[in-house]
Amino acid sequence: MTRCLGKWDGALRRAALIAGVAAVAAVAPAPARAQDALARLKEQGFCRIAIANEPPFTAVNPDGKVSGAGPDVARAVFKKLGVDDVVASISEYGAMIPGLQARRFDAITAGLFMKPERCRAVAYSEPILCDTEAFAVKKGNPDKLLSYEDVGKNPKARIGVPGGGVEEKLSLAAGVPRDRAIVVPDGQSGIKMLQDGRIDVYTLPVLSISDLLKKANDPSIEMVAPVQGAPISCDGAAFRKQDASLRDAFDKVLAEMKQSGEFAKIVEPYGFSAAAAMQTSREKLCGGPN
Ligand code: 6CS
Repeated sequence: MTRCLGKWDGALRRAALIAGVAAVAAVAPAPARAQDALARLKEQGFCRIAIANEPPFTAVNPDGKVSGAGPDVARAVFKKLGVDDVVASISEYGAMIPGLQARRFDAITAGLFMKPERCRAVAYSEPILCDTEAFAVKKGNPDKLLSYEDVGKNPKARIGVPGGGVEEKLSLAAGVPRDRAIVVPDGQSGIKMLQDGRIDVYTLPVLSISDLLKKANDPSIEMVAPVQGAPISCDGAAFRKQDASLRDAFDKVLAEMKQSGEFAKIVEPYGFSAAAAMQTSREKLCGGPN
């Protein structure tokens, strides 16, 4: 006898089905959830990455192609994971993690240095790009600015910093008052503001300042590197906490590429040291497991 499922019976069956699926999903082993996130990226055909367009960490070429050490490593890893390419959105450093959490990006591969407070918000891969900090100053460094503390102690010194970036935090922590730590949207603006005398020093990682000064080709400005007392920082690719198993899949391929020499072949032409990344770890840089 076929029992016709009344409206309520149908609703009950649907509710039972949803409950059953939810129960299975809740206990799905991590690899299954990784496949969900990875499967989503494979189906999408690309990984949406956040970048800052700060060469050599990240760059958008005149033809629109995304390059830089971070996206190049990410593209190589994702290809091996079956995700064909990366599609980049330019973001200020301070907006990257909120954008990731709001699902505007699938990963951050921008040189977003691992710091404990960031490690609390995202799941980082193992280290990829390491650097310390530099200043761009007027030729001869007339204000003798060698450290963030020197900037703090000089009541007239205005420092240009990336919004939400490590250098902003280092400046404020070294005693630079808020109104003398000027948020600058990008590298070219920072150099222009220095040339125009609207700031007295501009700070980014060494390789970024070096790239900017080479392109500026202006004998009236020069680099001070490293900034005295500044830490060596390393980034990793950053994922949502709930995509930690996707991060693990990324890490597995990254480790193979470090082992095979492929990782070095990608990052070293940009000026980065593969050894520096391989000699440290996410756990060390995050100050604990992440
Ligand atoms: O992670 C950061 O906050 C810094 N990283 C880079 C590559 N450039 C500036 C930024 O502040």
